[in-house]
Amino acid sequence: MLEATKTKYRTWARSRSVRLADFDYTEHAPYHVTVRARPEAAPFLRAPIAEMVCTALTDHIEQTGAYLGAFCLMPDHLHVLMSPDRSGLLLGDVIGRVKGLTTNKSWKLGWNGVLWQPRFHDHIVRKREGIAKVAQYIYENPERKGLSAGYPYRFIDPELMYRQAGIPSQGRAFRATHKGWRYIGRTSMTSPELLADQLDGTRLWTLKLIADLKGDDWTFQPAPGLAHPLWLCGHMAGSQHLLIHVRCLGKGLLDESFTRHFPIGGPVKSAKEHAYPSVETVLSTMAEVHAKTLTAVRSMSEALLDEPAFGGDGKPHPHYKDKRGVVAHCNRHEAFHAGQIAMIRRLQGKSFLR
Ligand code: NI
Repeated sequence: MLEATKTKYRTWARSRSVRLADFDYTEHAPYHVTVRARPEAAPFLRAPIAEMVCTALTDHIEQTGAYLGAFCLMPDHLHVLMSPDRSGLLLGDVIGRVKGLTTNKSWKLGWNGVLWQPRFHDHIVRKREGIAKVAQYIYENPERKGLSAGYPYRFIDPELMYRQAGIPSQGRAFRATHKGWRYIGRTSMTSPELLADQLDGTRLWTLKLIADLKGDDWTFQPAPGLAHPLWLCGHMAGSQHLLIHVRCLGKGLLDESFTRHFPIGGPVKSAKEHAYPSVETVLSTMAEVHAKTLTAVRSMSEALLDEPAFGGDGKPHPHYKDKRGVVAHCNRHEAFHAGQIAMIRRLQGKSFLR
């Protein structure tokens, strides 16, 4: 690193721990940073403030291109494992910006005065300590402090989690690339919770893709006989109903008056050829089935998930062999069709979403 930048960095470091004198800060240098809230205050017991800080932190780190390995926002302090090197910024600049941004936003949420203590503590993670081990230590802070296992205000790069668990790399880029801190890395989830969470994550994606569809967008077909968004949404509701409620639980929710509009296999009829239910009916049916699906999946037992499952014809299905597989397939199935909506959006000239 340039000598001038090093000097600038040292001004931030006045109160910090001893560091290696000739450490090259431009190299991959993961830091464990601790930032404390103002003394005697536990601002992050307030959910809106805690959520705002998690979002601002992950957004800012993503925007700068820095690497985020893990974070955990406790009631009165924040732990972050990060490396600023790819951003070209200094650690102090990234953390200082996050502190400033979140202080401003906290005022809009009713907080008064200072949110954080002026300085922060950082510690370079040395090779022998192991970045994955430090990430796990940060991530499991709530459990050590007696907070619940489902503590939401934290994140761990799944790649580090795999590494710490001795599981081979999943091939992800070694960088936090999305803001889904609510949806990933919750290692303490039970498998029904995880399955429900995956279904809900996919549904959020579907809802994002259809949020700006209007009028004829809903029945736009890329070519005659191909699916349109209204058909796809009806089909998603129908397939959740069939896979989760009929196939796993043996209990139907929808009747033929809805499902008959969305048959599979043949050409999909245009809005001129067929009187489809309204967008409102399809969306409310989708929402109702989804809510009941989440409740049902969360309450499934491990024993039920291990029960064998067959196709509608009573034969083994190519996509799953047990009910756990049915639920997992339900998620894959929706993600597959959400991708079709994504393509239809682009054909309509709508913007790319992520
Ligand atoms: Ni399908």
